[in-house]
Amino acid sequence: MKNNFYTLFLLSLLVFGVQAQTRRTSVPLQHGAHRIGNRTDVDMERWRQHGLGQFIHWGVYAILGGFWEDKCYPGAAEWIRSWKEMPKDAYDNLYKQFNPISFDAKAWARQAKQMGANYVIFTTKHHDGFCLWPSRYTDYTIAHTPYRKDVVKQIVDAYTAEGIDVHLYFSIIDWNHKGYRSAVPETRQDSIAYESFKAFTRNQLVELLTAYPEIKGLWFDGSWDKAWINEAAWVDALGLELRNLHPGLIIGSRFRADEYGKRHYDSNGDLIDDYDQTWERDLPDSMEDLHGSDWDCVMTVPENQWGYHSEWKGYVKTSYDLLEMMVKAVSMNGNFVLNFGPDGKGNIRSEEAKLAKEIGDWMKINSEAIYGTSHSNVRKQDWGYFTQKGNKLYMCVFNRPINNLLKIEIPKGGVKPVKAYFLEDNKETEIQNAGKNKRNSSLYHVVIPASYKTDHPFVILLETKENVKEEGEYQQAKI
Ligand code: FHN
Repeated sequence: MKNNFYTLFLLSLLVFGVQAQTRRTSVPLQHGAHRIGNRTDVDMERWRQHGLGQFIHWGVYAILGGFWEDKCYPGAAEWIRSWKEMPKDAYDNLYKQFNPISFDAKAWARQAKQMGANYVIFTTKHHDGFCLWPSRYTDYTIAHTPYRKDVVKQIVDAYTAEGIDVHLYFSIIDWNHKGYRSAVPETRQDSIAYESFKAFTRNQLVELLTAYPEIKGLWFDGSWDKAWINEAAWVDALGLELRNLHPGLIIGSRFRADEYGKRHYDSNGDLIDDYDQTWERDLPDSMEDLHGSDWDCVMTVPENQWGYHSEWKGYVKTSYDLLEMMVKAVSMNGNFVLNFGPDGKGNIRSEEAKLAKEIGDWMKINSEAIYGTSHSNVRKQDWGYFTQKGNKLYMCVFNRPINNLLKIEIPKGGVKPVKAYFLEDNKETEIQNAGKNKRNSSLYHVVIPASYKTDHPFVILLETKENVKEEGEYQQAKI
C-alpha cells in the first residue's frame, strides 16, 4: 500500500512536474498571439525553406557614408542623424542630393540570385523617415530627389523577376514626422500629434501593400518606443487590416506588443505573429532558445554597420564565418539574412560583392544542404552541423578532425546510415561501424580520405535507410 502510494506520488510528480515545466501561464489576452504554434500555410512553408536571404539598408544616410565634415561617426551609419555632431537640418536636406546614378536593381537582383538568396528584405524607410517609394503622405521621398524614380518598385520588379521573394522593411520610428513621439503622449497636444502619426503610419503601410502586391512580407523595425507599445489594441487591429488586405502576408515579432507591453513573446509565452525576430547579429546556442518558433537571423558583415559606412572598423566577417552562421541557423530551423549597405550612388561595395561571390560559389555546390532542409534530431558533433530532408542527412563540415573521422551518433532504434558521398563530386566515402557508447547509441565514422584537400567547408551527404524523423521534440513542444 505504502509502496503503491509512493509510486503514485512519484508518477504524479513526473506528470505534473513535467507539465509544470512546459505549461504556459494563462493570462487572458486580447492582443497577444492569435495562434499557438507555427503557421502551416503554403506562404509560410515557402518562407521556411528559404535558408538564405539578403538584407539591404539603403537611404540618404548612404550619401554620408558615416562621415560629417571629415569627422567619422563611430556608430551605425544609418543612425548618423542622431549624432550630436550632425546638424539635423543638414541631414534632413540631404535628400536634395540623392541621385544614385549607378543604381541598377537588376544587377543587384542578379548578384543576390548568384549568392543563393531566396528572399530580400529591403528598407523602404528607415528611422530617418526618408521613403524610397513616392509616398503620397509625405514629401520626404524619392520623388523629391534629383533621382525621382521609384526605387522600391525597381527592387520589387527586379528581385521578383529573379524568383527572389521580396519583404519590405519598415521602421515605425520616423524622425521626420511631426507627430512621431517615442514616449507615451501625456498632453492633449501630444495625443493629437501622435494620432496623426498613427494615421500616417497606417496609410503608408496600406499604400505599400497596394502599390507592391507581389511582396510576401513586412519586416518591421523601430517598434520599441513606449508610445507604440502602449497602442497594443490599435496596432493589433492594424495588423489584421494588413493581413486582410494581403492574404498570406508574413509579419515577424517586431510589429506589436500585447496589452501588457510584452514584445515578441506575449504574457503567456506565445510568439506574437509569424516568426521570432529577436535574432539580430546573434545566433541561438541551442534549440531550447527558440521555443519551437520559426525565426530569422539578420547579420551584418562588420560588427554593427547596416547602412553604408565608408570605413569599416574592427573585425570584418569572412565568407567562411558567414557560411558557418548560415548553416548553423538552418540546422536550427532558421533563415539567415545577410546585410548589404550600398553607397550613395547605388554601388554595392567591393567587399560585399566578393562575399556574395564566395557564398554563391559554395551554394552552387552545396545549396541542397540548405534549401528546404531542417533541424536534425541526430546529435550535433564538434566537426560541424547536420541539416536534413527525409532520409538525407547533410553533414556540413567546418572543423575537419585531425584523424579524418567524422563521428556520428545514432540513438537506439534510430536510422541506419547506408551511403555517404561528397556533394561536390558525388564521390562515395567509407562509413565505419564504431560500436556503441554508454547511452547504447550506435556510433559510426564517416571517413574523409586523407588525400582529400580543401580550403572550404564541405558537405557529405549521408543517406539513411529510412527517413529521419523530422518532427523534433522542439516543434512538438509548441503544439
Ligand atoms: O536601429 C536599427 C538598425 O539600424 C538596423 O536597421 C537593424 C536591423 O535589424 N534594426 C535596428 C536595430 O535593432
